[in-house]
Amino acid sequence: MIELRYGAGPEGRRQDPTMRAFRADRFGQFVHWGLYAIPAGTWQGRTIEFAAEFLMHSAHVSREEWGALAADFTLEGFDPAEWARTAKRMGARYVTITTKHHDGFCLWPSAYTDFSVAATPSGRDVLGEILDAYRAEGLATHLYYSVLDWHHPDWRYAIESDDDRVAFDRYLDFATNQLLELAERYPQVRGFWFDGTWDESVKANGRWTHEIEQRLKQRIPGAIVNSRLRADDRGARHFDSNGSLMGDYESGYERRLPAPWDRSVAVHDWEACATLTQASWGFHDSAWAERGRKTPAQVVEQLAQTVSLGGNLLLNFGPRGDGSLAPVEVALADEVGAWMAMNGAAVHGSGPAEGWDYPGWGFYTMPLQAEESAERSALVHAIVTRIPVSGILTIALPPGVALRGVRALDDDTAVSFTELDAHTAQLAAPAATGMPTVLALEIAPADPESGLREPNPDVALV
Ligand code: JFZ
Repeated sequence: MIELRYGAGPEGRRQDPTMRAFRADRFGQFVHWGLYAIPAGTWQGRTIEFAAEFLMHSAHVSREEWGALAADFTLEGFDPAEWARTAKRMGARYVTITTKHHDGFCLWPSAYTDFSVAATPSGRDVLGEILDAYRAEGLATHLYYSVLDWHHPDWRYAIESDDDRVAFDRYLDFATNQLLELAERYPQVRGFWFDGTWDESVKANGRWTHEIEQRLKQRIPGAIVNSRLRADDRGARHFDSNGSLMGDYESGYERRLPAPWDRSVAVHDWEACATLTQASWGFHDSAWAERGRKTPAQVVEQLAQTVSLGGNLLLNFGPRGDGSLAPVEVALADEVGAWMAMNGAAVHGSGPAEGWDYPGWGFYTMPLQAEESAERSALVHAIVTRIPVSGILTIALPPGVALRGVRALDDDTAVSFTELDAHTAQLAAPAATGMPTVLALEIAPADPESGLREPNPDVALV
């Protein structure tokens, strides 16, 4: 054990009501919105094939030129109630919204910089309006904050001189002030999602990452903080130098998921974030961004894989420069939402199905312990994402578990199955509909004698 002052706390996995609620939510909406939504990936006629929110950097735009975009941040199509309704219809239970991305522009009127919505034509507290709208729909709210800041003159990528140290300390004071300001202005938020913490300057300030986490939690008891904030005394990130997770959940899965069979990841809470477009988080108005845009079935498959491995999925939306949602993203939200309306029981309040190995044709989930009641714990959901060419689904039952019945979750019809032996059931795969089908498996402790009985009535016992 390495002695650390700014490593993981001794608490281990959180089991308080706020953390349990976050875990049970399973599905959140990420929103990347800022000035970058206005140029939307194209600067002076040149479309740059990389994330729209990186355009200032990728197109070498000066602070002054980029700052001038604030005059065009006019909110013509901005309807936060519509954003919130769309998220709710989709089945998301929380939202994580960019308060300040790498370009430094703030969606709230911060007292610590002029580069904010206060300097736009409306002068409105856009962030406050968004948070109110989502809360009105019953969704929890989390604040994304980029520590990396291309606008602030004191930001440093590395500390190479005393001057750098002095400047970066000033920068960290600025970030501290802004974060405490956010906590003060929006005390109902459930958590903070830190980003832009990978540079040497931040890694050399593990103490700051530790202290700001503590201070935010003092201001907002129960606040949930992602591991991406944290570095320890030695600059180790996410996990400290002893291998313990820092922050409340791991946030390293970005545009990728753990392997379907790797249930070892479920020892921690984790959240994966995913783009709908090829690889842009902010609105990117281009054929490039559309290439490889996810379908509703792909999103549901990712969600199923995530829940089966004990994680949350944070699905990103990039509203347009006028504040309206892209119609293609609303359409996707509604198709995912139609599926969730029928099958959400396999996602919300669910987690890994202990003992149920990855079957290849889909994912198993089970109600979380916290939701346990005798009835609900007797249920496993099988989310069928890949129908085998044989047309047959084979279900390998964990030792000591018997299958009592199978129902299709969408229309609640009974599905017949046969037992090959005490540990193996088979049934006809559901018809392909273009979206995953969920089967509710009713289970019970196996009769201790069952292994001795020949379950196949077509085979005579001798
Ligand atoms: C960061 C941002 O740079 C990006 O704009 C977006 O906000 C995204 C959610 O987060 O991008 C990252 C962060 C971490 C990794 C990759 C891209 N990573 O750990 O591989």
